[in-house]
Amino acid sequence: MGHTYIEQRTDRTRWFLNDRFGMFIHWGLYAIPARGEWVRSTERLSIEDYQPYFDEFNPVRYNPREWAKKAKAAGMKYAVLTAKHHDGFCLFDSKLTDYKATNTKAGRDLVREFVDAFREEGLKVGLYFSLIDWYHPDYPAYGDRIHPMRDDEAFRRDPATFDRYLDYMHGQVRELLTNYGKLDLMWFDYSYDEMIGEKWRATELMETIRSLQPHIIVDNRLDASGEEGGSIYSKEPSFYSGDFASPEQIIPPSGVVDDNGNSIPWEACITLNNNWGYAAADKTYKTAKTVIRKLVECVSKNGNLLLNVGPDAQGEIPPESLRILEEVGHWMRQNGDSIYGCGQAELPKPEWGRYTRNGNKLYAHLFEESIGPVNLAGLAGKIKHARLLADGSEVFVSRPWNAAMYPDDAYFNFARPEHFTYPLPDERDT
Ligand code: JFZ
Repeated sequence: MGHTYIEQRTDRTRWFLNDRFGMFIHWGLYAIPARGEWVRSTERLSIEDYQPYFDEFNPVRYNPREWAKKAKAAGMKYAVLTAKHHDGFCLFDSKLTDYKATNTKAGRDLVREFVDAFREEGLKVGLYFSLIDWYHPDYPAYGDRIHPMRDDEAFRRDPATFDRYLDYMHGQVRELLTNYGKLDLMWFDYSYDEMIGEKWRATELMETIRSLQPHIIVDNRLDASGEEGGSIYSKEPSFYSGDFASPEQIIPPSGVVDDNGNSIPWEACITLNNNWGYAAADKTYKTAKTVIRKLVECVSKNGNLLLNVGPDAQGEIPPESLRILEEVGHWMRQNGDSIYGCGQAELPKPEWGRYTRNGNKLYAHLFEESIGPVNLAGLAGKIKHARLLADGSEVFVSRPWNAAMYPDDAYFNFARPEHFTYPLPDERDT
């Protein structure tokens, strides 16, 4: 490992930048009301109002092995599960609370099964852990005052109670990093207003994390709100600035760079419909084509895509999501070489689509149907040969018909007449 924080970050994130595509899984009690994971807040439900979902929770079809197989078949290389979301309910067997899956009809540690299953399928495993906790009595917004954006005068008067919460929260992180073997990623969520950085005792927390799992990578949200990226963007990132930026429901227009202009590891997290947690009525699913293009867009800007699924109360990924994942997987099996290990091409974005690149291999993703040759601006004389990635077939590369006017351009010729008459090699003139 290198010495500076950024060198160490570069070492830690090597697998992450190679793998490029992961599965986000938002799953918890909120799958029962099925109106998204914020339901307790948006509908101002008290702990008592929410209790029936705890009493009822019984995910009889929970089979993380099946989830892992679907993720793998989609071409995903890692997965991140909500061990605890804002509602405070733990999918894992925390010794520090009774508000956990082991005390429901599920009767077991669902995080353990997730970790084991995904590992066995060869995927890397990560856990999402909410910094915000609407259940814990010492969290500054609780009871019927659960919206964490609200002011809480009592909390401001007595920070000692919040320290008790932090002991609890740190203790749970310690449990997760101690009891589940090697984890690859921690996804904290999230800071807001003055609740940021050292308010979470972030240095202490990061010291614990690094001592328990030196290789784990951590998102930037101990130090970043939704609007502000945190010190990962600055010239001197803090010790708890994290290993990657986490733009949410957006792909940054020109990737993510720090104040020195250097590329920062980043991962866009994106939902398949318009909800993270299961939302029975939300049928606004993206098409597989959109998802594939967004994945290509992320990679073309040196980023990752963490694509979300929200399993239902029984534990099943919605069929609409599975269909999209299957189609994406079909594309990935043929074209994965243009994603894994790839990044930005350092060429201007072509008008017909996007480039990704891995060393001396340039991948041209054509988003538009062409009429005639496809322009490769600036690449005259630079292309040794071209192949269709899906089937390995040859694509002709030629100089433009008006080479005098565009001396630096080359062209892909998909529709040359020879393509249809299969000429002998010596009849070719390119
Ligand atoms: C957070 C969660 O609240 C949400 O439920 C989901 O888990 C998502 C991945 O992460 O979403 C956020 C976080 C921060 C802001 C908005 C949504 N913000 O600061 O505006």
